[in-house]
Amino acid sequence: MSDVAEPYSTTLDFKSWIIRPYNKKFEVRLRGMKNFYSDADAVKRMLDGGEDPLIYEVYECLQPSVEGQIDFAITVIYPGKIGDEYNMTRGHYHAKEGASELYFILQGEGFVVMQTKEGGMASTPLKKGQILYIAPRWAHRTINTGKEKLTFLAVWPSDAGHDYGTIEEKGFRQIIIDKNGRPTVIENPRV
Ligand code: S6P
Ligand code: ZN
Repeated sequence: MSDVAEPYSTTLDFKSWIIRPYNKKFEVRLRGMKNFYSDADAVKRMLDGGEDPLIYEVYECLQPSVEGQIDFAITVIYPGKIGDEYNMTRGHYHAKEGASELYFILQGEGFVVMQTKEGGMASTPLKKGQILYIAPRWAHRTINTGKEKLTFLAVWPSDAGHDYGTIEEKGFRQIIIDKNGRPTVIENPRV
C-alpha cells in the first residue's frame, strides 16, 4: 500500500479566498520577475528607488509529480502597475505539452493572455465566477486590471512541469497595459 496516494481535503475560506492547509507557498516580488515586464526602465526606477512590491502569492497543494495525480493552488495577484503594465504572473508553458489546466475565478477582475509556440494568440477578460479551460500547448499569464485582488483556483496535472525560461527570454506576444485608464491589449514592443 505504501505507493498508493492517500485522499485528503483542504478548505477554501469564502471570505479570504485562501485554502488551508496547503503544502507550499511562494511569493513573487518585482525583483524576482523583473525580466518579465516590458518596461525595463520603469522596473529599474522602482528597484533603484528601493521599491520592491509584492506582485502575487500562490498557496499550493502539490502531489508527487507522477502521471494521474493533480495539483491545485490559489493565486492572489495584488492590484497595481509597473509603468503602464498591470500586475501579473510570470506566465509559463507546461513542460509536458499535453498538459491542460482549469482556472476558477474567485475574486476580482483581469485578463488571461495565452499563446502557442505555433503562433496562436488569445486573450480573455476574467471575472468572478468564470471557469477558464487552458488547452494543452497554450502558455498562460494572468493579469489583474482591477482595484482589488484577483484570486483564482488552478488545477493541473502534477507531472505538467513549468517552463518559465521561454517567456522570460522572449516575453508574451501580447501584453495588457493601462491606456487612458482602460486595460488595453497591445502587441509587446519588446518582442
Ligand atoms: C500552475 C498554474 C498557477 C500558476 C500561478 C503563478 O500551472 O498555472 O498555479 O503557477 O498562477 O503563475 P506563474 O506563471 O508564476 O507560475
Ligand atoms: Zn499552468
